[in-house]
Amino acid sequence: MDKLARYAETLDRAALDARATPQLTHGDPDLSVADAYLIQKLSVDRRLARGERRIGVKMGLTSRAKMLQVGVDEVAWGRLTDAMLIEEGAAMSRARFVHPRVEPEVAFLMKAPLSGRVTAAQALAAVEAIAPAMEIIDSRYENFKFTLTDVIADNTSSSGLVIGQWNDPATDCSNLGVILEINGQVTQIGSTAAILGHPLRSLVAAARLVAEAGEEITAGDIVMAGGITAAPNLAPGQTVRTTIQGLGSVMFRVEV
Ligand code: 0L1
Ligand code: MG
Repeated sequence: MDKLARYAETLDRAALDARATPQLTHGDPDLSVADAYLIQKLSVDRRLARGERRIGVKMGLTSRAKMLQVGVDEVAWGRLTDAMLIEEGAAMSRARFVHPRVEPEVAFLMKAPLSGRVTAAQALAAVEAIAPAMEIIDSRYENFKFTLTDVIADNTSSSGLVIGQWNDPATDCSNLGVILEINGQVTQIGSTAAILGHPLRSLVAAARLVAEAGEEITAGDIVMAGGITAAPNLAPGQTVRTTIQGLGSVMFRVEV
């Protein structure tokens, strides 16, 4: 088996077994970002071959805080499948994940394809609806530690998403207040402006990056625009709720 396919299998297996694996770059420090995106595609292809369905893309490293944490100045993207969807208000099983964390996000539902270099106005014209959402990120690497190439290969830690009510796309989402509560306690506060200054900029970047990989965002896709606050750890017994001013609330529970 070729090296990149072997790495893809390692990461896919780690996700399936909910068991951490060493960083790829520990054994292969010269791995490039281009290699990492190929590994990501190969690992998601394994999911699709098992019957999972592609439902869209996620943007990661979209806030200044996250970029500083990982030491990069470019956003990254990952692929979403239907197996990652958690129904709004339902429970997720902690045991299915290695060390999950939650991020409040904004989700876009697309009504038209979007590909390549587009303006914010063109991106908005392709949006059917906007929702409050949460992403469950779960690095497959030991201690949640990685380099940029590691995390891209690991599908940018993508592992779950919960979507709230869909709103009119004309809703101005540039600077909306965001609250993340765990068991009724406010744990994080922020603004949608933390996503590259405006969540639409993340959609513009998604169109460009996905096109660079020879793919496109299509009608019906969900695009997760990126994290807004720090990402707290998830543990059984928690009820997690995100409220975004003017967009509504979205919640889920964590079970063993
Ligand atoms: O969605 C994100 O911004 C996370 C990208 C990967 C970095 C991490 O796992 O914290
Ligand atoms: Mg995220």
